[in-house]
Amino acid sequence: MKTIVAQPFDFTFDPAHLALVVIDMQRDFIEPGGFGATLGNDVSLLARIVPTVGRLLEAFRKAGLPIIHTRECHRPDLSDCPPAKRLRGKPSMRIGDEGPMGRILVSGEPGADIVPALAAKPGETVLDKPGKGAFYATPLGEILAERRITHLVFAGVTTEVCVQTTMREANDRGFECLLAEDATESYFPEFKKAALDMIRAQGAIVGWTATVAEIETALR
Ligand code: C5J
Repeated sequence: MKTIVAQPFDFTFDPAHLALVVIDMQRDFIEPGGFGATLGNDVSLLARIVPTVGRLLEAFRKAGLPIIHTRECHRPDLSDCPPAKRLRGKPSMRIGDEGPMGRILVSGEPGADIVPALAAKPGETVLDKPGKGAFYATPLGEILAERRITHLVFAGVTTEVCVQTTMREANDRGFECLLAEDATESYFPEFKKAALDMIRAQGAIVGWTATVAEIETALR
């Protein structure tokens, strides 16, 4: 067994049953002209964590542990995009519209790809998801069960939307979940702080948080 120094208390795990889930580190959220920008967000905030997420990926690769990357995107015919998601609000472009990185949040388009610095390596799983949570309408649960994974480390964007939703889904399914504090980001710094506080409150009601440095130390 190994231990990560974490909040609200140490996170103990068997490396044979640990995997990393990197949520939606896609050009559509991180680069100008994508989905995040159409909603009026300052995407430069998210770009800052790319090096830290890269360190976390390297630590898991060196340890030979499973890595799952998710991408929030929809089929080209948008049959998996509920009208409520496409039509809500007044974005500058809607899901499926043609933008500077191809059609917004559509699978196979340049914008839906993971940023080049964090691209998946051979053997790593890349999972497209139509929702905010990575368990909804995907085979994630089956993939983790097949590999006998019980403990998950999470990174990615955005902290209070797809990351927190997926952590809550995982927690309800019985996984022990830890979020890498400096490898996740929000367009709203106050929402990131609140999400981290919520996750670890009440004796880790959703899970744990720890820095990438502490995770690296434990995996070394
Ligand atoms: C959002 C996500 N924020 N990946 N998606 O719409 O968090």
